[in-house]
Amino acid sequence: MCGIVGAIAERNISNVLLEGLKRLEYRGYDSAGLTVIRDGQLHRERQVGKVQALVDAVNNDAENFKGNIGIAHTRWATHGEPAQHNAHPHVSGKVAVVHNGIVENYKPLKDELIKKGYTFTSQTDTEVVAHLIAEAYKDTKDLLKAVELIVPRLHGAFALGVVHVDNPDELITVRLGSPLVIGVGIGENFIASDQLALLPVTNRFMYLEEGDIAMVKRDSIEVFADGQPVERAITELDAKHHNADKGEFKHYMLKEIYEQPDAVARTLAMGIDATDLKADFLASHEAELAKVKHIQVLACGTSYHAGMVAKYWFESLTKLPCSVEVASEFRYRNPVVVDDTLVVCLSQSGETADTLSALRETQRRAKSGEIKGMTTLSICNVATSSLVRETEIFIPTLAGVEVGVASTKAFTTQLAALMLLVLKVGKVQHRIDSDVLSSIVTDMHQLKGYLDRSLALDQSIANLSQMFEAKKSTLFLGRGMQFPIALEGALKLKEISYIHAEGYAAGELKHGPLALVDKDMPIVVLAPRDSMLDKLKANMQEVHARHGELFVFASENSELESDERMHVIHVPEVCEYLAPIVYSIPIQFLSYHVAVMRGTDVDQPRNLAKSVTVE
Ligand code: HGA
Repeated sequence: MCGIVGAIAERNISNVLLEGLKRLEYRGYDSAGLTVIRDGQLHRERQVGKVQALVDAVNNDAENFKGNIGIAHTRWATHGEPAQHNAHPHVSGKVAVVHNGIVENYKPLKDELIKKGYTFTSQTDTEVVAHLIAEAYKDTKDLLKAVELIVPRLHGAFALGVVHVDNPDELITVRLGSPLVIGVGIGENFIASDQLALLPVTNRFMYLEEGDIAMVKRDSIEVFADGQPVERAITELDAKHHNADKGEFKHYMLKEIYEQPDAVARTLAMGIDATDLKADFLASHEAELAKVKHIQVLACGTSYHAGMVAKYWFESLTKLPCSVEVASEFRYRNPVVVDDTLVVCLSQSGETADTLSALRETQRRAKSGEIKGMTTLSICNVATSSLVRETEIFIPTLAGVEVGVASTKAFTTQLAALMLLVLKVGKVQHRIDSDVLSSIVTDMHQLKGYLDRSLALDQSIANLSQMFEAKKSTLFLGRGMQFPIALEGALKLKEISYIHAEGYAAGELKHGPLALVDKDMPIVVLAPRDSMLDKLKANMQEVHARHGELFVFASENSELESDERMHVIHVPEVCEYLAPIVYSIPIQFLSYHVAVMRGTDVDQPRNLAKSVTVE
């Protein structure tokens, strides 16, 4: 969500901060701000809107923003409207603070500070942090100690960057529930919410743990946990996997749609050889996987839809029961988790606050003995994320950096990784027939070709999308494994085109949504040639009879052709199990082109953020 960047160096750091913010803009983009210490003063600029507005303002006054230490922020408002006075950094006297997360008890703290004579210029929870540090500093005269003193008073999950005019060689940072990484340079160091922000200046990173407070200087980094110095390893990243350039594409989302054949093939290649799973795939975890009796998937948004597909796969291929739940519900409802459950957490960023909390809740209950034999596994696009560090087993999605807020390649690579997991559990437990396994593996080798051919549908779907431009609402229908893809299609369309959309299991149509169908309601149908096709055709007839306009993505051999009020686009025919991956491409193209036609901000849709690090 909000993005933090900070830098301390011998050179002028304002451009490092601004470039970092641009790279973090996917996290939040309602306002942005920056402060540098120069000539014993805080120089601050804050602007509402995109980071570019801040860049322009700073460039207009470049001399004033030359400094060797500074912090910057791109905001996704939680407390107080997006407005200049609410934008970060927040200042109290000589202290400036940037903050990602929520201070849940900010109200009583604010009341206490007002009584002490502090005045507030924003509605944010963040401003209390600045005042608390300023107040504590009066006694400690030591910035690190002041921060250490006030952090235990803050409830919630957050990350902070703090500077003080009288300490121009100290950048303090805190990680307590929100992501924060330190970028390690030579004679200069940096902080950021995501390493992506710092790739232009370093590829060496120190990942803080929850509760860590760090004192970052130009040539040293000291980390403290519970007041005691601790060591945190430095990891060197291979920068070629972190290319966040749009290249020739108009939007990141389009580029990322086009990257899927390679990304999916790369992810599958981790686990398969010619006709079987690779012997070394998850080899060190076979004992844990062999005892699993139930799978519990925890995820949010698009990842939740990937989990729903996996439920179909797990139950039909391995006969193991699989439950899927949105993490924000699971974490609070005291759910039953049976013994020997494999908890599978799905998240693109690995920092999704709800998913992390749901995982931690299961771990707390396992530790107390309430759940026995539980194993945790993450499927994630960021190998260094909290989710990966906090789970026992990790399957990476090799999608590369995904910048578009609407997830595409992270979703299809999650599906690829989930299918590898299903096959592995099935094989270890002798629950999957070896012929079935080898036939799916053989089809997996063909998948890149099917996905490449699906990309060729780009223009025909662009043509079709004109018919959605002026619509108010859309239904997406699918059955079986295509039901979650229908949900995903509806989510994509509403996220980026702002057209209301609903995904339905086609069999449910007559139980309610059929009442919505008329000539103005486009109905998108996912119709691969599978065991449900005849049933689906009957559902399409129900729509047609009520003058609904059908837009059907169907297999080449489905015997469905365009007709009156029925537009058919043929999708390459692929085995039923892998069809959800292939059918993801047309629904992504559809939402992309409708959004472009409606002139929305495709990569950064309003009110949303890429990495949802607040609950
Ligand atoms: N609560 C702060 C920070 C918001 C945030 O981290 N969003 O992701 C604010 O509203 O400014």
